[in-house]
Amino acid sequence: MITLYHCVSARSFRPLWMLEEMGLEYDLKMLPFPPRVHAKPFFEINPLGTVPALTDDGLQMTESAAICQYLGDRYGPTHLTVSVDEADYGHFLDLLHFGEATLTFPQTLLLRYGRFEPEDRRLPQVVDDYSRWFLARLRRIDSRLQDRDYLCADRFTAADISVGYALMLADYQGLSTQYSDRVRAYWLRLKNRPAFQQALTRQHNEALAQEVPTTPAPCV
Ligand SMILES: N[C@@H](CCC(=O)N[C@@H](CS)C(=O)NCC(=O)O)C(=O)O
Repeated sequence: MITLYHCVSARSFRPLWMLEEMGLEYDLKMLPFPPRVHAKPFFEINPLGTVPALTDDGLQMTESAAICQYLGDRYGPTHLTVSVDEADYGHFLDLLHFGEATLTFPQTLLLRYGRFEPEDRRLPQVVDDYSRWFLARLRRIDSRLQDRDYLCADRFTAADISVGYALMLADYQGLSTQYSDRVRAYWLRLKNRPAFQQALTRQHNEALAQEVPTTPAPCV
């Protein structure tokens, strides 16, 4: 049985969304955010104390974009991954990683120095600089969407899940008001997917059932 360790609307939302898109069966273990403070036993499962952590038949993975690729390749075939003989294979890999490495990591600086640190340790300059940094990097997505509805292979794929989560996180931080019309329309398309809505409902209901705060991690 696939088991996903998850905090509400944290990066673990990527594999949750992928699991819902694929209609796979899985066990969802909800954790309060951050687990390293509020769920110390989780260190037994993932010594990093971070989410996602996915276990599957003795395998354990902790990188959200990689987990999406793993699920697609392991439990496919599925239209959600792009195969090596397709023209957009390179773009698929690039955008799958771009979503996390380029569009999400800088946002953790905004969260930490704009929200999580105590007042006297907050750094407005960092928040400013990396907000601009994030929005500048979004230009790549804007140009990619010039003549497409999704990022690659003329269909919705795990690359859209990876980038989609970065747009979701930035939305929590109030940056979506600065999205271009194309990126905003794209984000709306992603949010309206039934599996995205199912993932939101599943995390909310499981948080209630497992007595974990339903507050999204970026808003803690
Ligand atoms: N690169 C990893 C990052 C995982 C990560 O840092 N997750 C955050 C939540 S978004 C976390 O667990 N933070 C808790 C902490 O910092 O202790 C991924 O893509 O999954």
